[in-house]
Amino acid sequence: MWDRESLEKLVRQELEDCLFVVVSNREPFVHSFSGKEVSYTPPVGGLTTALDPAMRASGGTWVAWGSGDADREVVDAQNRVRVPPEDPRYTLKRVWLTDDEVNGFYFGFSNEGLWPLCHVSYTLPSFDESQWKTYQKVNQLFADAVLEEIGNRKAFINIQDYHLALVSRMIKSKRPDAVTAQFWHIPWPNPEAFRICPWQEEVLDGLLGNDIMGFHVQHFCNNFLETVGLAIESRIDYERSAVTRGGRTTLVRPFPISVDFDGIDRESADPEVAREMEALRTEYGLTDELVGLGVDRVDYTKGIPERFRALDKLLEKYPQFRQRLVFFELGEISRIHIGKYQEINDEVDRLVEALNRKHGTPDKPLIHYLKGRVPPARLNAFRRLAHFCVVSSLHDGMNLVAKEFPAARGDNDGVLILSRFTGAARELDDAVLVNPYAVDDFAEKIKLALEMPRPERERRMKGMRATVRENNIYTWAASIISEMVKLKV
Ligand code: ADQ
Repeated sequence: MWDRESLEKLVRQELEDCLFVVVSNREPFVHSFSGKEVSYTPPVGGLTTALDPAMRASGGTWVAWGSGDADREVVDAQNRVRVPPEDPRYTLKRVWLTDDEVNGFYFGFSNEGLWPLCHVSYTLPSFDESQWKTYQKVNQLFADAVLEEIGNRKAFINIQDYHLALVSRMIKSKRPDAVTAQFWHIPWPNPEAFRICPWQEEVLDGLLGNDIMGFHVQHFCNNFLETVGLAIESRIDYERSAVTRGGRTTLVRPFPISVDFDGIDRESADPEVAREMEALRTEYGLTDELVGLGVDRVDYTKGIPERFRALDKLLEKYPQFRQRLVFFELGEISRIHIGKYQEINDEVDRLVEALNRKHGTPDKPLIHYLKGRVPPARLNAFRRLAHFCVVSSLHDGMNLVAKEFPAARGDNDGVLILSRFTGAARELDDAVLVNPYAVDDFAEKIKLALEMPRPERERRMKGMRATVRENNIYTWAASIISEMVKLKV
């Protein structure tokens, strides 16, 4: 079983004589002004948790977009700063983007094009030539920053996500000896869905610049191989799950991402979480209510309206749950500059209001919709209070919420209701699986969760916890790095 220490050891032993580089759009540390003082935000999110130990052990370089308003204040002439700021162990090299570049590259081609293209959730992607040009230009900026850093050194480069599809090919054109692995955090759709991208060949060719191409699950690897087979000239070896193009081979592998099980398990047992639970009970007047929980970035792929329609159906069919059931939706507003995100936000607001009018009272609403990022102790308190947690994505690469819920349930209680269309559903077969489009069945599954006897809840929760404990975030990082190391010459 991998943990922080064994991951550090792997990196120290195997990558001692080379430079380890991570490339991602988001940076692990953001510097900003508070008045005239510069402060920094500690990293949030799984990616930094996973890669931070590898970065510390290797003393490598992380290349990312400098998005903080004080980021320029703290860098040297090569745009670098040593991090973590309180105990510098590795280098963060910042890439600067103009507002137009952020709009075309990040909001535009990445999030109005590739994001809906790869999620089969019936939101149409839009493709704009000038956004695509900006995407190419920005990918080149990232590749140039990496090339500047590696100089003549032997380098192992780990590239993150769909924002940077062209970076590996750009690096390899100058440094064919560098080893690159890219991880695609979202689904890869079937070839028919992908081929509507007007630049599918360029995107695929960019990704095949990698020695290793990683997805969450085998199904996405298969879709990728099929897309490559139909779209561009190459030789595919399905046995080895490999593509050869222009004499170079890309291995296509599943690396299911996960969460820091031990960290969440420990934090959720902290007395501060028990205090937060008490505070929540008082704040929301909770006595013996049945508590449901949703935690999402508010995104049209997450199936939030579908979840609310299932709650509506449940209460229509089974009025005995009216006023006994209370649902907390913790929604972090996201990508709000994009029209489709404004629409989903409006729809969620409207549904909350309508269902609270229909099934709740002013004192006792059915849904508490809490917008914003909830701090960790409070989030763990919600997880511990919940009788059930719903993840109802229409399509999702993995979904970390589904793994965080069991990690926080050291009491072995609580039911996870999980969409079949998440990567997580392939591992968490002790969850209650649902098709979020099938509203009647979804409502029945919520009833099943509400009425599930304690021994069954415990059996299922223990099963999910064992899965996430073993296949944790360090396993994910170590698996990718181990594959890269095999390519060392
Ligand atoms: P996301 O689409 O962002 O990630 P997800 O995997 O669920 O989705 O991660 C969201 C994270 O944000 C979770 O850690 C969750 O706890 C946190 N979060 C959400 N709302 C919050 C709130 N209101 N307050 C506090 N925290 C909140 C993409 C892919 C996923 C894939 C990940 C990682 O879409 O499929 O699992 O990358 O690869």
